[in-house]
Amino acid sequence: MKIDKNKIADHNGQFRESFDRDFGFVAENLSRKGIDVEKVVMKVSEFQVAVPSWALGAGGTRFGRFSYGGEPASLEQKLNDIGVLNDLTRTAGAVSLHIPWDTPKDVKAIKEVAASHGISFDAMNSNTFQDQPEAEKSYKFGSLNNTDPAIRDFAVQHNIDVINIGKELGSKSLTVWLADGASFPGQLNFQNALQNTQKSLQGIYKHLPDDWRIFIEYKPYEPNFYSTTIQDWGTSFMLANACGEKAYTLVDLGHHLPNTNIEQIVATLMLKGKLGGFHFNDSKYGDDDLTVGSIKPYALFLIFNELVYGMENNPQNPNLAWMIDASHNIKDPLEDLLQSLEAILIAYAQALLIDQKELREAQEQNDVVKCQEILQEAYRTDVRPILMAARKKAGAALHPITAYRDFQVRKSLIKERGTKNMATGL
Ligand SMILES: [Mn+2]
Repeated sequence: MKIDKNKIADHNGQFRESFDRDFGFVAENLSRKGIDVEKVVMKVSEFQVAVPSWALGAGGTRFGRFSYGGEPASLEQKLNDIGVLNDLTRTAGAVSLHIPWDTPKDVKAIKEVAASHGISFDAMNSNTFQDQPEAEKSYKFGSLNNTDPAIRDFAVQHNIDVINIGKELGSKSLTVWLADGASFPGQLNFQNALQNTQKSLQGIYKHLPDDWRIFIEYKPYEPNFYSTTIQDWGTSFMLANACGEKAYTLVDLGHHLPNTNIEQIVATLMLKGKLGGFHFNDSKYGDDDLTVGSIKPYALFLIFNELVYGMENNPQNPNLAWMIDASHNIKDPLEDLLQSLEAILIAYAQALLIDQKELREAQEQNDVVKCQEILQEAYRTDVRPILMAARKKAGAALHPITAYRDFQVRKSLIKERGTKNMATGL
């Protein structure tokens, strides 16, 4: 389904007065501080976040999964769902495919569906963390780090296959996340596991086209509980360096132990020109995959402060591949993704308001109180009208969730697909 532009414009009509008033208020306040609000609106409207193909189905945990009806049963339907998000926000113009959960059967047809929604193909995701039916080898004891060279080769070949599918679709990057590790002490020789992982990654890297990038994701624990071979940013960074200049570290917000200073990791990686990808979510305890900004919005803002600083001051770091990597669990996934998109843009817009020059001066003078004042002045600004202005400009909805509900999108999807559909993937 597609949401008609005129329908969105009509819906926006009822909010015209309140929008004009709210935007006028924030624009005036910011201009008094010497901030060009139109410039901020422009930057916000240019920000695009990829939606992973596994985020459109019902979420869940290992204890249970609760469907909500109208789930997309095919890749085409998933692209249609992302199309809805993109119609309402003009921020979700890319999909990140997971292979084999969402292997296109007909590449040409899939490309046409994506193009009809203005969706491009972002990073491809390989899967060597579960065995596929009829697979000749098992990843039970690891993939790229496995003690058996034949299993390592099998996993490397899967990644090469994923690159080849991505080439046909027009993707330019591969994300590798490994579940490899040990659940019990003594199970794994750490040094051999790391060396095997490095050799395997180099094997994949050899097949990476010149205009592609590979992102190496890290995670401290889970599904293995004692150790993870690529446990932290330092290990990922080391492996990326061992591969070459097209290899980068990927930061997933949920892949850190509680209270890790993620913004400092971002700063370090961008200084070294090695931050390639970014996965958004939020968490209370670990890899909870909660809606972006639902638990720690201030932490997200501090992270964006470093991202914005890096984007402005680190030409050695490439443009980042942004993706939402969350699993709503008990929410309608489309509403959840709309909330995540909003939270990302709020944190980004707030970070754009930080007076970097003033902050630098306060830092030079060790005026700690002033530094905090500068950050929190930006954080406490209600930037939602700025987001609305960006969406209005792009022909998207002023209030995406209200529009989604008023248009009864879920009801139409249930009518079209029924209540028994099961999405592939998580
Ligand atoms: Mn991730």
